[in-house]
Amino acid sequence: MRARIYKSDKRFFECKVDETGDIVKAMARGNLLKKGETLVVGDYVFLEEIPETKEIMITSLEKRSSEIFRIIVRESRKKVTASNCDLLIILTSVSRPQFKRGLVDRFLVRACQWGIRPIVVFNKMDEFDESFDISFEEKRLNRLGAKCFEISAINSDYSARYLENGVNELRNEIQDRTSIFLGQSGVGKSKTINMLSDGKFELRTNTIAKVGKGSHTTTWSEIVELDGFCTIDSPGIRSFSLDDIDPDDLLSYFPDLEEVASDCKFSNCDHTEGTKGCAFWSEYSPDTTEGEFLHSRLDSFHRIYDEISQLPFWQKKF
Ligand SMILES: Nc1nc2c(ncn2[C@@H]2O[C@H](COP(=O)(O)OP(=O)(O)OP(=O)(O)O)[C@@H](O)[C@H]2O)c(=O)[nH]1
Ligand SMILES: [Mg+2]
Ligand SMILES: [Zn+2]
Repeated sequence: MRARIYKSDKRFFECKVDETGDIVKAMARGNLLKKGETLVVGDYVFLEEIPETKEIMITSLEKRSSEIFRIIVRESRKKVTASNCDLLIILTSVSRPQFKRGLVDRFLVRACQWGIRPIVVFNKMDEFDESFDISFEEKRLNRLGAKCFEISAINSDYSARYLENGVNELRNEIQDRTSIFLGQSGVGKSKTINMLSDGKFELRTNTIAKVGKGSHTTTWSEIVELDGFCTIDSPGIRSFSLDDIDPDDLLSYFPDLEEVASDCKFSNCDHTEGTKGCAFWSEYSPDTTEGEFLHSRLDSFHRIYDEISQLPFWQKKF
């Protein structure tokens, strides 16, 4: 029978059986995986009961549609923490903590690397005081293929101000899908998940309003099934560091920039401002919206590039 891994222990996997919806504990057959590989939360597997012992064994693993992973640089291998995630929900706050475009671009790198479709949710719209140009950000993100939503997690009746997409549209988007919520501490991830699940699952929220002092409560990976949708909660997902990415690969996770870079006359160009003949600066004027979008992306790229180039690879944590 087909099932999905919802939680993993050292030896046992809690699996939800497709047909019955039952949660069963199963063990993996010894030769199921190659050395160094593991079964992870989100995996679709096949189960068989051993007649003599009534033990349930995982006998095969279905091909994954997406993987959440980091690179263990020293060993040049992937460490997968979860799989088959449909949607990466980048949650931002429009009041406190401040909206940070650079952080959104960081999460977009992961979405691209992991092969998961990103959407961006602007939360705390009830407190928005036009402190930044939200329409610009939304257009910029739409161009990158990320749908945007405006919500207030403390008011489920709040209707979007600058967009068509509010809470109801977000509900439709996540329906029957598996999502992960990413965003810095205090943006309202727990509050939003509580609202979207109509209180069916009361996740612990950070009651201390002090931003940056969030309490990260989950220490293991699991799928949490809520009101018609699932989320994956995993400590491994939360780090914003892109330290494990090879600087030479970074451009491939900015497909919009990669396209322009392929037009650049110079093979070794670092596309910095003022480089004569560089496609980014000769073909796209900073005075046009088009140029503004592109240069803002290039800025994010350069910041991340500089950061991940600093450490020689043998010193990298991952
Ligand atoms: N005004 C307003 N406050 C909100 C909104 N959403 C969340 N908050 C408040 O913001 C604070 C942080 O919310 P959380 O849901 O705990 O944030 P989190 O992203 O889960 O934070 P961590 O668990 O630390 O990562 C809480 O005091 C919430 O009540 C909103 O839409 N509007
Ligand atoms: Mg939280
Ligand atoms: Zn260039």
